[in-house]
Amino acid sequence: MQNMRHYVLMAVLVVVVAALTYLGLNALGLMPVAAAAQASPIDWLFDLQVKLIAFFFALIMVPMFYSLVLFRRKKGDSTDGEHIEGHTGLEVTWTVMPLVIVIALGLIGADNLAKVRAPAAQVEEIKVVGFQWSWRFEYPQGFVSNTLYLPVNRQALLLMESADVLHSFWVPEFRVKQDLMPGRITEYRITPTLIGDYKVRCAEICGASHAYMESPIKVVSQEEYDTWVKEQTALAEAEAIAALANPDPKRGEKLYNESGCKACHSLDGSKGIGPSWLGLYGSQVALADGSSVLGDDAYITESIRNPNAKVHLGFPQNAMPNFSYLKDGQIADLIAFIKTLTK
Ligand SMILES: [Cu+2]
Repeated sequence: MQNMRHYVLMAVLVVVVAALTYLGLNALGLMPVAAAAQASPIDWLFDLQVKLIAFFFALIMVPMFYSLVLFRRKKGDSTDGEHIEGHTGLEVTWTVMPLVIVIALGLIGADNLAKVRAPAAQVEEIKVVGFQWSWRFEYPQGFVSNTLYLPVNRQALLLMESADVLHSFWVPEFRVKQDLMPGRITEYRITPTLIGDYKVRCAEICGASHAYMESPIKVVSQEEYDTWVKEQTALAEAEAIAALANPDPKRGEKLYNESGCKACHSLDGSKGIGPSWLGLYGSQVALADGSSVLGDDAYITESIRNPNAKVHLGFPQNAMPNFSYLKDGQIADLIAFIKTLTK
């Protein structure tokens, strides 16, 4: 009878401590706002696991502290404790129970993953390229953006590829995370449900500037999205025509900032991951093989298309990914920009 009282009291304490632990963990605000349809199954599973964590935490801590306090050695008591020789019932329970929980979580997880990856009938397909150290979003209408625009309440299918090493596309508000690999296309489906500004971060350490590999994401209304796509398409067409005929350093500067050049090449002469662009045009560039080359249109174009052809003295080979996706007009704009960077 005396024993029964201890069990009942402990059970009550376990329930109370579990509830308080769960409420406490929730109060910490572990998750940012949920901004995509795919977030709800993930948040549901996360919540289930936090409940389990709270329960098992209480199940271990309560009996431990209860015993430490109530059954501690009394003054003057030097007798030995009770000897217990195993308990088949208990052993079966603590083997079978975790097994059942783990199998159940596995099945729930598989079902959850299927929900998160379920395709919608109509999707907005956008190509995503991750590179050291930025993101590029290529729209099927023929333009490239450094901000990912997405229409609200419409599923976007991101077809993702890396230009160099492993990266990982992660928007905490969307919950889903997906790796990018060179030479392989990975899929990422998302249905944004909340208009607003977000950020994609790289979640796979990918080199010196990994921490700065982030780009803005704008979830906008369908009308705003359509207008933006129309504008960008017209702009890209006009730029392609204008650039070849008349290279513009302003557009070159924009490309420098948005295509990833900035991550490695300074404009003030300081040494970055790559050589500075200050005073590059028209200078004699010292190469790793001991020779030198004139910093002219041909050299710059070759270095953008095939960076390993002539490696700058003092910089390692293979440090720069190739930027062969840049069109002739864009390279002309970049060269026009580099020409303005005189010492
Ligand atoms: Cu990365």
